Amino acid sequence: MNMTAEGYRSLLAGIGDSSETTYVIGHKNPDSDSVGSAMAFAYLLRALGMEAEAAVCGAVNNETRYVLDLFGLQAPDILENAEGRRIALVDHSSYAQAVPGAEKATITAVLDHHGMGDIADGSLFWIRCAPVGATASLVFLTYMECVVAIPADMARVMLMGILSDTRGMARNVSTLDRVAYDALVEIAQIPGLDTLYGSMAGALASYGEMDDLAIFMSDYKEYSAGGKRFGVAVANAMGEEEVRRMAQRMEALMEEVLAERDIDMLFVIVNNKGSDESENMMYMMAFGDGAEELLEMLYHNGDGDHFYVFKENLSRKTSVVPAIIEGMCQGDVSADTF
Ligand SMILES: [Mn+2]
Repeated sequence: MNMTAEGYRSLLAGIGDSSETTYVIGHKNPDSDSVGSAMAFAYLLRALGMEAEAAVCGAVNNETRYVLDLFGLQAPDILENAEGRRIALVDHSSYAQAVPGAEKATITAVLDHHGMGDIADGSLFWIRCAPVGATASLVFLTYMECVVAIPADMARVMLMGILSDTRGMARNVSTLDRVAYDALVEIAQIPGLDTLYGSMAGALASYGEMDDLAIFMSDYKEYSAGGKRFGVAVANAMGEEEVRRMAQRMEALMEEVLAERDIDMLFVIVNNKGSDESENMMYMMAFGDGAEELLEMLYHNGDGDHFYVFKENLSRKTSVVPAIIEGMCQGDVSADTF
């Protein structure tokens, strides 16, 4: 092994332990990047001699289930509570999105591509955050640095994460994502790769037997900014007509969710996952004190009845949440409290 790889490996050495399991875990309401990154990062730690296991905060979504079934892989086990455990966080960096008990766990690593969250610990730990398309690309880079061979299964789960978060390499694709994608495709040898993302999107937008609240919660995240807490849910549908119908179903739940959770504002994005000419459109809705005023200030396109229709698709991570946080922190909105 060369000196550089040895140096990189030594940086990771503190993440795990040879006797105590380190749980590598993504955010609540897990998505494909979160799950794929956890699986591949846990494998990397094991390859470096640590006791590590991938875990999830809850059941995987239909997209992740579809891909794991296709590859004949098991979803990681659910970790209900991390209190007293050793955990490495992937694809998030805030307590609001972390496994219950994270405040009382020993956090040994954070690997993320979202805006920096509030995760902290008394001791210094390994952290890698960068504005790339997928956390899985950062996992790939770490394999390269440490010179650890990537097995086909791990290449596949990393590709699952990259395809999901970049919408089939069409959005937020950085040079690293491109490099990772090309290298992983070579290793993964997936038959029918060209149509894989389309099938993933279809699986994501087909909620099967799930009721509206389960759909709402399946990709829901909470944030805090300017002393306020807010939630942003993402739902998906195929085609403009279905998007409108899904938006109405989600709208019907918002008052209830707002009342039940400890949040001040609630936003819902409904994406069009269809491949017709309207595929980039999306709906956004806002509820709670000052929420509509905030969206109006940011986007000027409300219909005065909670609905905001966009002709382009905006990413929650790179566009919507940063805009809301900025709006909240500088805001004309309830200026006395922000
Ligand atoms: Mn991600």
